[in-house]
Amino acid sequence: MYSVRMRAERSKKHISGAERIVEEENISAAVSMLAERALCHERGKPEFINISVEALRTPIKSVNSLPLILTQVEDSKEGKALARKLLLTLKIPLLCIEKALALLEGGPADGENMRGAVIMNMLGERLEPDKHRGIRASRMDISREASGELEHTIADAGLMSYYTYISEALVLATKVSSVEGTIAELCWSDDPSYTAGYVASRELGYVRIPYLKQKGDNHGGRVFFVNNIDIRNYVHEMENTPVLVNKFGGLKEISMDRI
Ligand code: PML
Repeated sequence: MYSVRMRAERSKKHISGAERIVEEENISAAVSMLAERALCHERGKPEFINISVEALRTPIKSVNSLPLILTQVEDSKEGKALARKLLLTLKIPLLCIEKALALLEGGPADGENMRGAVIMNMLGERLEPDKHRGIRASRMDISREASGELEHTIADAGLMSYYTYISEALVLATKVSSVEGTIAELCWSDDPSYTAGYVASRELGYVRIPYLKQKGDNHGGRVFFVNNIDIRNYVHEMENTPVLVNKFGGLKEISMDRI
């Protein structure tokens, strides 16, 4: 199997990134699909596109996706209040939650978005070695069968126009939560027109929140909340261990009494 990865930049700023894990005969289709993605992004035309193809030498970890939980909120104020409650339920200290929200609101890389994620420990300290790049969960994909199951669920929920966003974010959140030491992830999109985000964890699943920012806001990103990690091993696994989601974990509800 091969990992095919794309990233696009303009004026040294990240515009988009996406990736697949494919058999040899599907490499050229994946390369052309990713080139197309890079060229048609709402954040603008890239000046630099990098597409890499790499044979995977380590065994691929096969996993079930986190269950998907859909929530309704009126606006980003309500969305953030819900995110706070979920993270508190997961025992993330309030100080860390507020710091993470402020970082994503203002741009964690000196006011700019990061290509990767912030890693934050339970003292609110940032552990990612490069505070501009962050760390990027990478080498992951979803099988055709799992993607079919997810598609049915998303179509039934009337969210089909967001399929690519949801599927890619669910795969990424599944990989992140599978790495030892991750307690939770907070994310919202940096695409100005896309207001949704999520709080993901092994304990509660992928809780999708339709509004975590206002339309037109181009700030966003990811924070991985961690406890007791060896940073080098953590980053290595996040960036290198290939993960394939082979089964969709289903649509679940969480009891709001718990949060
Ligand atoms: C992104 O890829 O821009 C992050 C999207 C996060 C939300 C995805 C969803 O709609 O569930």
